[in-house]
Amino acid sequence: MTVTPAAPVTPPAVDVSAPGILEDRYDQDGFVILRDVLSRAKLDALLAETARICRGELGEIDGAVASAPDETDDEVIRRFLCIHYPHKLSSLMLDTMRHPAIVGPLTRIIGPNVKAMQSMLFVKAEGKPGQAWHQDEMFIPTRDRSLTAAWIALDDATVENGCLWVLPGSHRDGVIYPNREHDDPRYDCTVESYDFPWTDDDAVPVELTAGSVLLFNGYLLHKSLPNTGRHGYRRALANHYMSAESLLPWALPYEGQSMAQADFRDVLLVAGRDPYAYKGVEQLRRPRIRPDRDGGCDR
Ligand SMILES: O=C(O)CCC(=O)C(=O)O
Repeated sequence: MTVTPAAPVTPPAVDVSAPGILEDRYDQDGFVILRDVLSRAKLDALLAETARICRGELGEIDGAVASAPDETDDEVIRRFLCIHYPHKLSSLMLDTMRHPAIVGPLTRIIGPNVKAMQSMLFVKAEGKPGQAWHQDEMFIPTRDRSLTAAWIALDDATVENGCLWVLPGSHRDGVIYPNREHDDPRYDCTVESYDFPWTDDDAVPVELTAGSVLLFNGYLLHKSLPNTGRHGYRRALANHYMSAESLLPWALPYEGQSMAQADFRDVLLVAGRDPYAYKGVEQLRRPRIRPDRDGGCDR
């Protein structure tokens, strides 16, 4: 008799009201799922906002081709794979970054003082590629390993349409694994993590219903596959957070500063207090598209 191994399934969501469960699961696995965080009305508003952003109605997006008035939303939206920093264009996206049902669990994982530094709006129409294995801390280096992503499904995310896959527990050693160039056409970014002690057989898909959220650690190895659905998008908003106590030596060089002092201040406090508030904040990044196959899983 041939035994077909069971397909890996998405782990259950956590009951955020139960003390300790969220923290324990996050420590153990490097991720937790929060079910049904955003209402249908909120999702519809975010999807309509996505169309307006793609049409350039909320401000310029570096690298984007301008839309023509006679183009449908669908024609415009499907040109985009990912837009970086949508929270700088849209107050709705900004509010979602500060959503209490996301920030509350983040304070339990990160600590009372939390800042955000980045957002990415993935559109990913059918046929669009995924992102190869990577660790977000490779791109956004916190000093205390507090980097945490909130990946918010705006559509149902399924294996077919290119949901995330994770390697549970791969954050625990706190190791940044080596990176190399690859030419696998399934992926947009041309760099991938490799030489880690897990295989694709250990990977777990994270299928999410629209409005649910995956919180995951910056050291967690994760990837996504192409959208192989017959039609439709796999839209998701990925926001990144860290402890406000940690400096953020991102995007060096900083004029006249050592690495030890470098601190990227294009940040937004979402909980508690910012011990570096005396430095003020700066607008260093502009909304832009993720250029196709631009090398790394660029931030
Ligand atoms: O949404 C995706 O397909 C990839 C997202 C991702 O890798 C990330 O947010 O770091």
